[in-house]
Parts: sequence; C-alpha cells; structure tokens
Amino acid sequence: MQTYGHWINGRSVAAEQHLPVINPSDGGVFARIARGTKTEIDAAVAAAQGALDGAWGRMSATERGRLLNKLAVLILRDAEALAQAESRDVGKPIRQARQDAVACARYFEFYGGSADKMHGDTIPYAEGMTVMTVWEPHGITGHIVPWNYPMQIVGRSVGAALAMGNACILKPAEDASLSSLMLAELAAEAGFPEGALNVVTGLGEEAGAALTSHKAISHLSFTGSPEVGTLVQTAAAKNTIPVTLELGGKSPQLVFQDADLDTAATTVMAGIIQNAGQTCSAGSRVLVQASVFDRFVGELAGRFDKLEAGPAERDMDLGPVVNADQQKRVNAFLDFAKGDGLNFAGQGRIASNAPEGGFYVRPTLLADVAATHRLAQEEVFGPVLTAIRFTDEAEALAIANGTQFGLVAGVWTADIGRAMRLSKAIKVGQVFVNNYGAGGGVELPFGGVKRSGHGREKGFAALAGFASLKTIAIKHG
Ligand code: TXE
Repeated sequence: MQTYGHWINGRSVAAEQHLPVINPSDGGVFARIARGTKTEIDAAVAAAQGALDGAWGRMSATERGRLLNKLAVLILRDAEALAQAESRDVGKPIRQARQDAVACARYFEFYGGSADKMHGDTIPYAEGMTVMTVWEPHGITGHIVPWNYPMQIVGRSVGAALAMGNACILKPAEDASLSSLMLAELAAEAGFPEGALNVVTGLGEEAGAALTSHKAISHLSFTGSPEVGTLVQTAAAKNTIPVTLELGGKSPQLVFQDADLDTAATTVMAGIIQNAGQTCSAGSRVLVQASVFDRFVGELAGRFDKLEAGPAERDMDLGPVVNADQQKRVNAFLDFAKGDGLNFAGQGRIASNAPEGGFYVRPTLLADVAATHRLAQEEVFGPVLTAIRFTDEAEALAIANGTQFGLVAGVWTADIGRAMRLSKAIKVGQVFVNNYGAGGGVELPFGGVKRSGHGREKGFAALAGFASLKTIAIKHG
C-alpha cells in the first residue's frame, strides 16, 4: 500500500501520522496520506516565503507563464495516470476524470498565457505628475480545495495565483489528495522553484484551520460547504486578508413551453448526474412551465428510471458518492422526501454487482415539489433533481431567486427577450441560455452571490483576485 508524504519546498516530506485513502467504489483502503498539523503548515509557510525572497519572487511574468505552460504539457503527458488516480480516489467514472485532467491542463495553459498580460494603467492626473498602477502578488496564498473536482479546482485557483507571482500552500480535501500531490510533483519537474507550490494534506480542522489562521497568509481561496466557508471568512477577517469563497448552490434550470424540450431534457439530466450530483453548479432544481410540465417531467422520469450507478472504473451513468457521510446525507434527504409524501417520479438503480461496501445512492427525480420545500431549498449534493411547476415568467423568476443561494441558472426558451430579461433578473453569478455550463470554459469567470460565496475564479477575472493594485504617483515638475 502506497504512503504519501506532504509536498513542501520541492520535495516529499514524510509524516508521522496518516489518514486512510478509501476507494468509494468498494469502500476499501488502498493508500495512506500524511495527516498534517500546524508544524507542516509552518514549514510550508517558510518554504513559500523562501520562494518569494528567492528565484520565484525575482522571476519575470513571462518566465512564470512559460513554467505554467510547461506544467500544462506535463499534465497532458500524464493525463491518464492523473485521471486513474482521481477516479479511484473520488469514485468518479473514468471518462469524467479524464475530462477533468484535460481541463486542469487547460487552466495552467490559460493562466500561463495570461501571466504577462495583467497590465497596469497610466492615469492622467495633474501637471508635472505621472501616475501609474501596477499589479503585485499578495504574497503567500492559501488554497483549500474540496473533493468533488480536485484537479479542476487546483487548476483554476493555484494556476491564477502562480500566474500573478504568489507562492501557494494547497490543502486538498482529506478524501481526495492524490492528484494534488501528483500535480505538485509535476510542477517541480516543470521547473518551478522550490517552495512556489506546497501541498499539506490532512484534516480540515487540523491542517486546514492551521492554514486559514496563519498570520503569514495574505489571501485565502476556499471551495466547500457554506458552514466551513463561514469559518474561513472569519479566520480571514481576524488577519484582515481577502478571501474568495465558492460555496455551492441550488441552481435552477427554467424550462419554458417554447424551449427545445428534447435538448433541455438531455442537458438538465446531465447537469444533475455528472459526478453523481456532487457539483457546486449542479442544476438541482428544474422549474417547468405548467403547460409542458407533465410531458417534460414524464420524459425525464423515463430517463431516470434507466440510470445505473456502479464502480468508477466501469464508467457507468454514475459512480458512487465520495464517502459514507455523503451517502448518509443523500439517503437522509431521500428518506425525508419519502416521509413527506413527495412524488418519486423516476429513480435509477444501483448495479446488481456493485461491491457491497461502495457508497452508492439511487439517482432520483422528485416531481411537483413546492418551491419552499426542504428538497427545493437545501443543497443535497447528490443525484437528486427536484421538479417544480410554474405558470408564467414572473413566477419562474420568483422561484429561481427564492433560495439562499445564487451560483448558476439555466434558461430554456426560444424568446430572446425573455432570455435577456431573466439573464438580468436572476440573482446568480452566471446564467446559461439554451445550454448549461457552456462546456466548462476556463475563460469564463465563475463564482456566486448570496450564500454561494463571493469573488471570481476562472478567466481573467480571477487574476485580479490574486493580486493587489499599487498606485505610484511621481512628481517630476
Ligand atoms: O465539505 P467541507 P464536506 C458541500 C456539499 C457537501 C457538504 C459537506 O453540500 O455535502 O459541503 O462536504 C476543508 N478549516 N460542498 O464536509 O468540510 C476540508 O478539509 C479549514 C460543496 O466535505 O467544507 C476540505 O478540504 N478548512 C462544495 C474543504 O474544507 C476546513 C464542495 C471542503 O470541505 C475546515 C464540497 C476548517 N475548519 C462540499 N473544515 C462545492 N462548493 O463545490 C473543513 N475544511
């Protein structure tokens, strides 16, 4: 059984304590990761500071970009190994893990290309003065990453932070750390100086809390639950540092009677079963106009009935969910729905030969749910889709905006006026019209409003979050 250390100052550092790495497809332990504490976070901070004071801090933006591009090439070279590791670690079907590896490379490629394109301004101000702005790195940035899309989330946050010249400390989720360690090793192979990217693995309340409260950290980037996001923002406030939070949602897909219903059904379905529904932007509420509700939901129900969940390596419709807690959480929501008499309109099954110990749940479509019901308000983070009926645009908008979240919305309609009105009126970070997710483009800014978080990742927008703007005013007569 392989034992993994932390990655600090360009090398693997062995640990005294370990955590088991469990394969969600069968519940078996197949490796061990290091269980970090404040000691390793302190070591990573020293390494990061050393990088900023040394070769990394002196490097030009162009050179940083070249390194990021080299890393992208190495990720593509090792994409299959990364995908296999991620699939086994997280339980996601191998085809989805392969897409994640390619997307991860694409983030490093995009940020490699953008490293030397964050230019300041010159500001016309006063006679005899020249005023300019320059972007500077924050310093040491902390990255707390969840288990649902480790490679992609590392790519989008660490890629942007490195492009701007920060030194990073990454704390991956205890349930999915392997790809982060592999990426750090590839960064060393690409030529990143020691200490530019450090990975400390371990528990959130130990290694994670030590990172978020460390006085030397200048920016925190967190993706995970609203509860922990609140803790991270509180820790950041105590050190008065900026924080980017991405906290999930209860994203609505609005389907109007004039939509291409077949394409909408296919996309709505994909948006909730991908990664077994463990996606921050999962379209977990489908709002359907009453005139087409029975037809549309009936079609979806038929598709749900055919779904099958099974081991990640068998590449079925869905894999297992990530761990026993997540399985309990999803099943508790389904039990609650049953107890409350909700309509289980469609439900897939668990493959008959799926290993007993795996963390499987049944993909489920709940129909005609009240917009205020718990299953229409709370994030299940599993393959559970809640269908809600509406009569007109005003009601659809009120339901879409009627949760504490605001991450993503999908609008399905042939009416461009309605699409534009709703795109403006729905309170979310991104709206997709007649598609959902736009294929995941790394160029597209991504983030939430309301309880879904704040700050933007992906695209050029993320670069400003990982840098601070300095104004220089020169009086020269
Ligand atoms: O998340 P946590 P969990 C939601 C989803 C899911 C629920 C619970 O609804 O069912 O959260 O998942 C680190 N200080 N999302 O418990 O705990 C932790 O080690 C610092 C949505 O796994 O928020 C991990 O690296 N860090 C989400 C990361 O936080 C701490 C993705 C996320 O774990 C910490 C994941 C602490 N005190 C879950 N405690 C999305 N937006 O995509 C934990 N961590």
